[in-house]
Amino acid sequence: LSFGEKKSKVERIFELMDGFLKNDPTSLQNDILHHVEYTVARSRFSFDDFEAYQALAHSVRDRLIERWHDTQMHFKRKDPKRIYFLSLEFLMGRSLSNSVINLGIRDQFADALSQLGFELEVLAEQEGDAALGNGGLARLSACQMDSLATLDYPAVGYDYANQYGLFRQVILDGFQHEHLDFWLNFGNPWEIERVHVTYPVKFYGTVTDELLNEENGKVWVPKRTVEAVAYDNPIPGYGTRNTINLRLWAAKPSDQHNMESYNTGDYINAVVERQRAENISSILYPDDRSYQGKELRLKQQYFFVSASVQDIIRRFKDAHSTFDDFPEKVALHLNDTHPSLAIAEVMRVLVDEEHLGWNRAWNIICNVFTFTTHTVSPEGLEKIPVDLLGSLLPRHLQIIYDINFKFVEELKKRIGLDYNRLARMSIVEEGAVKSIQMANLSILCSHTVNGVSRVHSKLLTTKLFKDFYELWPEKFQYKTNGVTQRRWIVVSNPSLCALISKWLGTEDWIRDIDHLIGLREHAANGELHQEWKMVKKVNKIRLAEYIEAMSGLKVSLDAMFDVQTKRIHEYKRQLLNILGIIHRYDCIKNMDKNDRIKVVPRVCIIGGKAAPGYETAKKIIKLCHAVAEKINNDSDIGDLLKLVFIPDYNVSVAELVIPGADISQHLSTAGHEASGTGSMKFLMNGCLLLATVDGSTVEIIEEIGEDNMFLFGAKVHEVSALREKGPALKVPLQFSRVVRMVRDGYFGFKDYFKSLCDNIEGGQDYYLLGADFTSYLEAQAAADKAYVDQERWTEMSILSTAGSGRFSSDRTVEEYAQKTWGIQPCRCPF
Ligand code: B1H
Repeated sequence: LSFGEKKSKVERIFELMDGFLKNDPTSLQNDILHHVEYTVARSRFSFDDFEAYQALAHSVRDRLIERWHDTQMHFKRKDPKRIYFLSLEFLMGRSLSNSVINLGIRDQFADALSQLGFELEVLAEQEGDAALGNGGLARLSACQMDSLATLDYPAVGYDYANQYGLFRQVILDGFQHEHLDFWLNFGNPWEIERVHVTYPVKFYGTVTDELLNEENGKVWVPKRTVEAVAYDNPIPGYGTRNTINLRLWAAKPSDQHNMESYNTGDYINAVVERQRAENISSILYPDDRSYQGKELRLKQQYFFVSASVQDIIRRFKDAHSTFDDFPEKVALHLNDTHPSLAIAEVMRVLVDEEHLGWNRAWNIICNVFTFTTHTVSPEGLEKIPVDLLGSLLPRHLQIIYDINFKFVEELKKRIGLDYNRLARMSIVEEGAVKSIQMANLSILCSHTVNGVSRVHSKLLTTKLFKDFYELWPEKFQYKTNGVTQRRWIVVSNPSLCALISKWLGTEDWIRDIDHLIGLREHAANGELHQEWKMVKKVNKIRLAEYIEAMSGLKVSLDAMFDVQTKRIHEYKRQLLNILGIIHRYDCIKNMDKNDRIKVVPRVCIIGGKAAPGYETAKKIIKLCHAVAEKINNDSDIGDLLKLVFIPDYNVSVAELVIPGADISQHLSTAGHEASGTGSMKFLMNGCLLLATVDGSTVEIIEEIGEDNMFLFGAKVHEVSALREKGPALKVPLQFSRVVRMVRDGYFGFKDYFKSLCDNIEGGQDYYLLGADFTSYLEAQAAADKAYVDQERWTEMSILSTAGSGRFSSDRTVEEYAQKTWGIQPCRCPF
């Protein structure tokens, strides 16, 4: 068939049918029961909730596959420029509810199920979280995939397939314990194994330059090979047929693996070696800040990067005959430096395998890579020891050295022999441990470098990457992060979703967030206030039931639900929150009856995981439990104050907690949170923010207005001067008093908590808890006062949701598409 004939054949098929699968109740029931019998292999006359969930998930998966095929077919025919989003972390959470909503068949499935005697919401609870990441960065990737699909962008996400996701947090006696998350034990209906899509990934060995000269590349003779097998996770857009792909690579032993052992007869060792291959994709590093220079981590990074690059180049070569077209068809995005070995890998393939010559290859590199950094401080930057890299990937190290040599030569011409600056900008860092500065490599090789909020970008261009900014100001941009309203309102808060649509008279805001601003004109409407409060109440009941089921603690619905949920970090200052709670407790204890009546009751909710090796963070968790133990059992306090730690905070727990919050806390010491995205989810759900003026909060203030928020604390430009004061820095008596209570063993565990207290007193208070304490308490008092006036509070709540539109990841992705990636939507017409 000629190309024209092929094209018309495809169109004829689409005219004949728009898909095999029908979405009327009978068809859906048929499909579900079919999967009960033939996929789950249970009798259709007897199956439980979990089996029903599995069958349901497979019916949804069928529909995803159909759309996925159509989308891929459409992309193939149109051949648009694609964005390849490389990220070592994606926190997808559950898929069922999100999928049926985005596919537009939620109600149909709910009806079909109810006739079979099942409830969609109940079955959705059967699903485990896909937790292939740590925190904000990972969830951001997930939100952006949802937006990319919804906005019809031709995108592919790439990562490796973790066998175990982030650890499960189990609390015993108030201490965090980490348990393995066996999330794949019952299979994963959302992924499609592609046994035929595999690539060899090679490690170790030596480089010879006998055969080829520098221009034509060199020959790397690797020693180990691991096979990367593709697992595809379809990501459906909302209000479109487009369904894009998150491709995860699982490591499998290769047939080429360690042939010598077989040949030398060491059979047992050969088998053990084979199994070791799978370790590469077994575990997720549970630390969301520090880099440890571990070999396994480097292997993971290269493993997924190498497989992805082979896949991308294969797809490109299917449709193109010259690499000069590569930058017109490919945007390669580095989500932080974690995938930045992709630079050396693309260079290696172009020079050594495609023999393009260094300059032509370099020119391509400089036009395809884009980079987003999420880091705020030099200590957070990823460095790979040269010895480690040289042994695992000898050719890549050479390439990085060559890139650096040419860069430094060029730099000398531009800036002269300023050796300090040359050393700062060099990709190779000399020092006790010679290492590769992955951020420098990423900035040099990317045509665009993004920060994740405006203040973050300011820090990047004036401090962290000042040298680079002065050299190439045009490279630097920022895209303030966003979150998807599909997951964070439509899926997680159906009552609010219905209410918003009712008052706006349209559901268009789900695809086009700008409509949300329309709520502003109703912000003072009494009728809306009634309904808005009702919705909050429904969500508070749901959260209260969860708290009771989990901890046995009954909480009052009249209390203000005050939430701080995020990874535990000193800079995020959960400790400030706990000290504030101790202060509140202390005040109530010392009040007389008349004053007690005026106290606004609070339920303080804290949740989050500590990295397993992060001692201070673990102590903060224990302190939270110790304080809760004291307060919650004090009959003198009753409902006036309760403190709850929610264990194992993850995406699906967040979906339950966020809609039920009246107020949420974002307490990072100014200048330490690159952006923060949790605040955006709370904001969309009409939760008021109590926050420092840091990260994205600066921009939230512009949208919501400071009158509708509770702000406190030192500003970014004030922090260093306060720090410099050291022990001379004045702290309020109230602060010393609450720290003393902890020190004196009022909550037990005196010795264990000593270091926590030492960390924040005597001039050691790096995160300025003492300095910010007074203004923190003032902000808390202002929140109490505002809560008393429920009509005013409700208005503030409505205005929070109404003003949250700027923080949709749809806006973020749109900006990336236009200003960074240069891609256009490519919408499936059928
Ligand atoms: C953020 C990370 C991060 N910044 C290292 N950096 C990791 C660093 O596995 N690692 O080694 C994992 C994650 N994560 C967060 O990114 C920022 O702290 C937030 O402020 C920001 O909102 C989020 C998304 O941009």
